Formats: sequence, C-alpha cells, structure tokens
Amino acid sequence: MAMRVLLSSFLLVCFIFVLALNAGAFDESVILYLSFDGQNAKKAIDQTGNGNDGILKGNAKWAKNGKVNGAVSFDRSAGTRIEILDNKVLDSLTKSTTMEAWVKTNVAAGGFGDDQILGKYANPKPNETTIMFISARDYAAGQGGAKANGFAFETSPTSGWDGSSYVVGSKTLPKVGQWYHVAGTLDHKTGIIKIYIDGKLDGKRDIKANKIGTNDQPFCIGGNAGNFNRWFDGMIDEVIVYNRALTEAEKTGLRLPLYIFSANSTLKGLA
Ligand SMILES: [Ca+2]
Ligand SMILES: [Ca+2]
Repeated sequence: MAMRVLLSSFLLVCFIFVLALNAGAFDESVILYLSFDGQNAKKAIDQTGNGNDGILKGNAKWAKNGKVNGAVSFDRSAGTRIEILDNKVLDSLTKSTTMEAWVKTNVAAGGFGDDQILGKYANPKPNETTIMFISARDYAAGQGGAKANGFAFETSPTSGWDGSSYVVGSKTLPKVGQWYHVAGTLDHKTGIIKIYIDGKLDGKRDIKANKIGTNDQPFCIGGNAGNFNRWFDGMIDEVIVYNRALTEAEKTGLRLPLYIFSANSTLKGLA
C-alpha cells in the first residue's frame, strides 16, 4: 500500500513537472508566428491571434515535408512570396527583436540578388526596417562582413539603406538541400546585432544603433513586394518574430513546438 501511495505521488510529481515544462514555453513576446501547418487555403494563419495572416502569392505553395510538419515552397519566380500587409503590430517593433525561420535552399545564392528569407522591406524607398537573406555577395567588414552565399540579418533604425542599415553575416555557408535554423536578433540595451545558426551564435556586430525604424511596407517571406530581385528558392518553415532579443541560452529554433498563451492565441490551451 505504502508503495502504491509512493508511486502515485511520484507520478503526480512527474505530471506537475511536465505541466511546468510546457508552461515554460509560454511567451507573450511572440508577435507573429506562422507554423505553416495544416493549412490549405491561400492564407498562412498568424497563430499568435494577432491577425497578421500572410497571403501566398505567385508560385508560393504549401509543402507537407517541412522541418516541422507543413512548410511553404518558393521557386524564385518574380512575384512569388508570402505577404503580410503593413500593420500596427509589426510597426510596434522599434527596439529589440528576434526573427527566425527554418530554411532549406534549392540553389547556392548569388548572381541574382540577396535572396530574401523574410523582412519588412520592399523596393520603393523608404524601404527596409528588417531583412534576413542569403547573401549574393561579400559585404565589406565595415558593412558587417556577410559572405557570398552566407546567411545575413539586417536592421535599419531609419528605414532606409543609404548608409543607415546594418548587416551581420553568418560564418556558416548553407549547403543546398539542408535545413538550417536561422535567427537574427537586435538587443536594444546593447546595440548588438547577432545571427544564430541552429541555435548557436554564428556572427555578431556592435552596430551602436539600438532602434528599428518603421515603414509602410509589407512583411514578406520568400521574396519581396517591390518586384525587386530578391527571390528565394527553397522551403521556409516556422517563421517567428519576437519583440525581444532571445539569448543564446534560450536556444533559438529548439523551442518548438511553441505553445503561445497570449490572450488572442489560436493555440491557447494546447499545452
Ligand atoms: Ca511547419
Ligand atoms: Ca507602417
């Protein structure tokens, strides 16, 4: 009998521990989350409940074999992208951020343009406030040192590129056909911009600029809204935007599945 009570107590403690672990995934700093799971319309649902759904355009297509369940494929054709209209939630991102996605490229970058993974950016000026891409060219050390075919993350405090945007590049050069988790962060307290690959710090730069500008451009994934030559060829999955800089200890990309318990979340109560 005592043994049975002991066992029951042990199981109860285990149960509470599991609940606590799930509660740890609660994160109200997530302002945009597109899992691309289980959807079949021309719309990617924002699972934070903030309503910033993405519209699939051109040849952007649902793919079942993503990194985590479903993903979206892009083919570098002009106009292909997911587009989220300019909105207050994304405009509220003026200090720190983390932007992340799982990415698998079909081609080595270069020759075409910096292939856009995501960003609030379009060609007509004033343009970018944030952009993550695979670089087509070597950037000078003073411009962040991103390497041709490497990942890069860029923020701009004034929503323009004329000497006021800041790039940080990865040391990792992606292999074709392999999934990578890419995360870019800007920390408002330190003014340091970082890029993480598969949860590990892969590049950083003190840009001495701790703001993100606002603009009137859409947030686009896999391409660019301005018909600029920045089209992605491959798959993108699990796009998440935070309004804070995650730390390396938080292991970006390794937090999935992400259960969000914000007031509006469509995922509320899953964990
Ligand atoms: Ca997914
Ligand atoms: Ca705006």
